[in-house]
Amino acid sequence: SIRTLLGAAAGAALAVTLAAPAQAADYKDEYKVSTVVPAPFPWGIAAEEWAKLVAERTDGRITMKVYPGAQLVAGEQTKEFTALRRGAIDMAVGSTINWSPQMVEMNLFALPFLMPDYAALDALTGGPVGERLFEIVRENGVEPLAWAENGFREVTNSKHPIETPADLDGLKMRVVGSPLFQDTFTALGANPVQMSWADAKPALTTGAVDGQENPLTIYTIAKMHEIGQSYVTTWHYVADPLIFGVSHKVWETFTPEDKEIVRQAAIDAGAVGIAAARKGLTDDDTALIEEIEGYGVTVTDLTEAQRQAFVDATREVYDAWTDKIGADLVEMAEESIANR
Ligand code: X2X
Repeated sequence: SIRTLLGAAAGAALAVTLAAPAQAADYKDEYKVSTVVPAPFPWGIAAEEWAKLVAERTDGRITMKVYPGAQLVAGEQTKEFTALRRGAIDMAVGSTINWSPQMVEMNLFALPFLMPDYAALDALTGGPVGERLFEIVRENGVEPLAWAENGFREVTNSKHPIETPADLDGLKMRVVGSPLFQDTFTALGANPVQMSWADAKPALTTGAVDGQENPLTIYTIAKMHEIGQSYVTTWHYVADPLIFGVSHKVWETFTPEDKEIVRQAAIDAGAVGIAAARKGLTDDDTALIEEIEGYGVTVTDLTEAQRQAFVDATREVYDAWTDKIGADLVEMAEESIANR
C-alpha cells in the first residue's frame, strides 16, 4: 500500500540521516585556523591551501577559515599555542618562534647559525629531530600534521650595511618570540626590543626601531623597502619552519577517515607553502634578491670569513641555549645536519 511505501521511504531517510552525516552532525560549521600573516605571504598560502584541500576532499564536511594577523589571540602571536591547546583556537599554521614560549625545544631552529642551508633545515624537519618535536607538540595537546616554512631570517636596517658584528652596535632591533633572540642580538651589541608583528611595521615606519629580522618574502610582501629598511644582509642565521596543528579538542572529534584527509591535506599544503617560501631564494633562482636590489636596497652577502665572525660572537648564546633546549636534542640536530 501507499502507507507502507511511505513508511519504508521515511524509514530509509531516517537511516541515512543517522548513518552517514551522524559524524558531520558533531562537526562545527567552521574551524578557525590561526596564522600571523595572510596570503600572498607563503605562510598564508600554506594555510589557505590546507583549507581548500580539506573542503574539497571532505565534500564540505569540514570547513576551515583562515584568521591571519594572530587576530584570534588579539595579535599576541606568542600566545597562539596556549589558545590552540585549550581549544580556544581550533587549528593553526604556527611558527616555531611563536610557539617557543610554551615549548622550549622549539628554540632549536633559533640557535644562531645552526642551519647553513635548506638541506640542513630539511634534515631537521624530515628526520628524527622533527619526529621528536612533533611528539612534544602532541604531548602538549595539539596534533602536529606537517611542516611548512616562513624561511631563513635575514637582518635588515635603515642605517648602514651590516658586514661585521660591530655594524650592529647600538642598533635598535625589533625581535619576537623567546629571550633567545634578545640574547643573540645583545651578544652582537645591538639593542633588541620584543614586539609582535602587528607593532613591528609601525615601529619601523616611525623609526622607533632601526631594524628587524625576517624572511625576505616577508620583507618584500610587507614592502619594507618603502619604510626605510634599505640594508639587507643575507646571513641565514636562523630559520622558522611552520607547523600545521589541530587542537586535540577538535582532533578527537574527527572520524579516522577525516583525520587522514586533514593530515594529508596539510602535507600537500606544506609542500606548496615551502615551494613558495623558497621561490627566488635558491642557488639556481635568485630572483627575489634581484627584485630587492631593484628597489635600490643594498643587499650584503657575507663571505665565509665574515659569517664566521657572527658565529663566533654568538657562540656563548648557542652554548647557553643548548642547555635550555636539551643537549640531546641539539646533538641529534647537529648530527642530522652533518649527515645531510
Ligand atoms: O613576527 C614575525 O617576525 C613573523 C611574522 O615572522 C613571525 O610570526 C615569526
